[in-house]
Amino acid sequence: MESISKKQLSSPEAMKLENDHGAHNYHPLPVVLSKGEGVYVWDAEGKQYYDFLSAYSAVNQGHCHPKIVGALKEQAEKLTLTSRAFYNDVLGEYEKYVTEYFGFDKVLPMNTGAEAVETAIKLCRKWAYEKKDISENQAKIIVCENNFHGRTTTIISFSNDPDARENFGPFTDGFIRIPYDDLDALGNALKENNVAGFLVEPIQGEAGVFVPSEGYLKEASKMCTENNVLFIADEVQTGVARTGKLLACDHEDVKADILILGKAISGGVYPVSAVFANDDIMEVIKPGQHGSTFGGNPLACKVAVAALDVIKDEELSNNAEAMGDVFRERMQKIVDSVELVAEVRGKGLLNAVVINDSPDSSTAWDICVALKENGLLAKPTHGNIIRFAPPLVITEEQLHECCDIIEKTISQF
Ligand code: IF1
Repeated sequence: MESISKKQLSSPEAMKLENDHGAHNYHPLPVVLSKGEGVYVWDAEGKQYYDFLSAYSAVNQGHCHPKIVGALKEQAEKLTLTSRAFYNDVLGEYEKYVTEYFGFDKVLPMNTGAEAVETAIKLCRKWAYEKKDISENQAKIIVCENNFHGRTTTIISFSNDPDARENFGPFTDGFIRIPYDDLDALGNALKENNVAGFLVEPIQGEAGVFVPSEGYLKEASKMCTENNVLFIADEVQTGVARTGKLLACDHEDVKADILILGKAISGGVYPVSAVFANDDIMEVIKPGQHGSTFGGNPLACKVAVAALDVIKDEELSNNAEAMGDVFRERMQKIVDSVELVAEVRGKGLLNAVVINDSPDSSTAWDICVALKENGLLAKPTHGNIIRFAPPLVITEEQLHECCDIIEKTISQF
């Protein structure tokens, strides 16, 4: 068995290998990336692009940030994984750092966003049985229409996306789905028996970057408190400075009972996710009741500390806020002047442009292919919505150059 070839693969060779040997669970844009640095990525032939996806908001700190990669390298030569069967000299320091960083008593370290969402669901249910006295197996968690929280069987059980659900049943029970950004619907759902929690994205990312009405999160969390229901914020995509504040909930001074983070908590260098809660909630988890092989490993902890240092040291929340305003202002000019572009929406550097065409048309995809030709990588979410989410290190000059590319490309349609 030959090892992987040392020679640089061409893009067609790389795409063919993926097609021949990999599951076809994605339909990537036809570009093969080989190198990343800051806001830039290069394909296998050396062509440079602006990355306006940031690996779905995991690479907020920019590709291959030297401080984060440095932390990875240093720890990788020392100790990578012990499992939690033993202590190690990194995890406790990390836990102190991140719980102070985000303002919670405790953190439960996991690896992927979906694992953290699953952890939050288990934590919420266990709290409901042991602290709210809900009868066993009766706990209900309220979720929103058009949610995206990951791809495990339980998580797709409460999705309404046919592609995410079809032929993956049977599904997990115990969820009530309500319309997003609808406080009356939340109020009605909270009247139901056995409600344990409300799981919500502060901005619905995958659905198409839907920013809820001003005050929605604040009122929703207040209603949860009044009904002794846990407010669970899934900030896997909106968290870690992406929307112009450290957390999207910070825009409304909302403190979740359970906070879920992933993606950019490690700057896209290593899979790290985390579930935060205060002692009265987290204490329901006892030894042996939850965990994972890699959760809280020394490598993950060192990488995450470096990644979160970068967010603070480089004031990336402020840059996301300022650059987001510049971006939406530039896009609004296109909306006002071009029939094809219906709307721009978002917060900080989590934005989307709505293309004025039928949801099943290929226009958004075609625009993204043309953007690629013009040196900028972005991808449609559902229907005709193109998400634009560059690394938060982007400068104003780079951002204007990207808006010029978007403007020029749209004018070709
Ligand atoms: C894919 C979408 C984005 C998330 C929120 C939990 C998770 C995600 C709010 C799970 C993950 C990723 C998954 C990735 C593409 C991307 C995505 F298009 F799938 F929906 F960002 F919008 N909560 N989102 O956005 O985290 O387990 O992936 O670490 O599945 O293709 P994960």
